[in-house]
Amino acid sequence: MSAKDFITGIKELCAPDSVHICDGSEGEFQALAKLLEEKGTWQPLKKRPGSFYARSDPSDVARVEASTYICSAKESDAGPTNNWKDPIEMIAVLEPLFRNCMKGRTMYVIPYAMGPKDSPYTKFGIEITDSAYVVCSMKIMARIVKIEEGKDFVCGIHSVGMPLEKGQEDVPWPCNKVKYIVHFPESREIWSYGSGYGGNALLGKKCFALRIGSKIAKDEGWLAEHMLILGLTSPEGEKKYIAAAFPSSCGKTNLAMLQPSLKGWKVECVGDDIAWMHFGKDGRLYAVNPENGFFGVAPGTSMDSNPNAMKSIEKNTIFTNVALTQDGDVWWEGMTKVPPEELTDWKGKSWKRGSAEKAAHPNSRFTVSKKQCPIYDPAGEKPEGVPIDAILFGGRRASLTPLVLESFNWSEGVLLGASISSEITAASEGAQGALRHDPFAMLPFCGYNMGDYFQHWLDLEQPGRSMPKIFAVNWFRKNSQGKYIWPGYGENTRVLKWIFNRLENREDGSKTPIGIVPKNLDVTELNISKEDMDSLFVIDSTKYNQECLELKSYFSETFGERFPKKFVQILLNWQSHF
Ligand code: SAT
Ligand code: MN
Repeated sequence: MSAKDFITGIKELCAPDSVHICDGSEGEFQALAKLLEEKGTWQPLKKRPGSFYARSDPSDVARVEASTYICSAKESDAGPTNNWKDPIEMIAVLEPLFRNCMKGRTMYVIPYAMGPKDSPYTKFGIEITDSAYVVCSMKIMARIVKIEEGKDFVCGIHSVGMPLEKGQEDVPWPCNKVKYIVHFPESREIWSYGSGYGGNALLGKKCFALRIGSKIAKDEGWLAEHMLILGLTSPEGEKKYIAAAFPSSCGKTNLAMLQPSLKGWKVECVGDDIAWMHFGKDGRLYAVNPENGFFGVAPGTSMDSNPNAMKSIEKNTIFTNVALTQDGDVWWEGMTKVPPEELTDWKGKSWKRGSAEKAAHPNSRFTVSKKQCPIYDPAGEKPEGVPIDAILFGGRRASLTPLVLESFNWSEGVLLGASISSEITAASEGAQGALRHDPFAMLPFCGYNMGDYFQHWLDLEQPGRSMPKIFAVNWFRKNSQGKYIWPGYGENTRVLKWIFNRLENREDGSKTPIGIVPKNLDVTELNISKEDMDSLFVIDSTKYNQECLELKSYFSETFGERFPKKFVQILLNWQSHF
């Protein structure tokens, strides 16, 4: 389908009052910013030039996994971890919702690219939306481009689902109780209805770069992953790249922009959320960040935890659902040790220090161009990407998994990725704190059968390829008093240093049945008791035996036949050592 036919078809279906083809210019952004200010969606922030403060509807604050669908032709291709509906039945649901849904509104057409300029790995999309807030956010998160005639693109249709009758007044954050985030992996289409927030509405991100992206990657033999990408330079000036997968809201942005606590080490940021990775002619794995910006979790971000993020958001940033100070700046839990005495909270109500309620929503976010990050790595613009030497898998687990563990080989490392479990965070709706399996941190983002996804990862190991080493990390281990043992943030450099040296065969480790843990982690000047330190690396045989059993039943109950036999062998082998 041509872009023109696509636009005409959606215009006919959605019946907007007018159509605006976006050019991504500064003038366009400013005009839309003004419009959003007039509508009361956001307000400019006096203290931060070019920045805006938006409050969403209190019912529209996170990804809606229960309403997210992968509508492949066959149910088995969506797999057990995705909601599925027959594509024809789904269209019958969507058609009436989208019919005339843009009445009284402008339909914006956003042509965009995911990936660096002139990269063979870059892919294109067109998002049609009736939200000016989405247009402004997409200008930051993707590259707005002109799509050449004949180029393939992923079609995305987004509506807030609130048509306006003649004379009906708009609300600051239009949305609908009914929400659908629907992917058609075979026709590479995305239909999103009812939400204006984050990954539900900025279709280049989770919908395209991960769900549709992972399906394209499977078909074409590459990887679309929920991973940050960072460059790590040693005091000797050697540089290596690391990709790391963590579930949403587990500190990916903090790690991606880490300010090293150890002298002489340097971290540079290529991406904080998504990596597209391909094998190059030399047999190494190369990664590009398809995104242009960060959609980062605000709470917990501070000059202590992530100074580079704090510096990135001094200007030209959209803040959504954080709190507002009396003098017109933003604030969120964790930004300062002592909260301001008085704030306006994310719902617009007055808030006093000591209040039981949070002033900022736990999933409140900043949206900012990656170019504003003081440690943005210019190599992030390389068309061929950056070579990945190590892949990290992490979760948020109070017990069991050690601070860091190096896998013996590729297949066992892939199983470590498949075994990620994490305590649920606020990035999606649902019970927070409960432990859930989140293989590869891709559970909500894999656009096809996850059993096939595991096999795809295993099949990547081929003669002539040099596979990155795989590590599991866990910053969130607690001691018997329920306190986090590891200080995390900048101190994670110590773990990165160990990993770096392992890649160079310069560091010893201790063998455990499932991999190698540090013998001598550099903990100089850290105040951790010997008991706590030991417990960071302890592999408890009884608990691991239980974990292996639990994993076996989770995997076989969930994935049945599609669960790779190789994983069963490895699990049995691990168990025989415990
Ligand atoms: O999906 S979002 O981009 O809104 C947030 C996340 O889950 O990382
Ligand atoms: Mn994410």
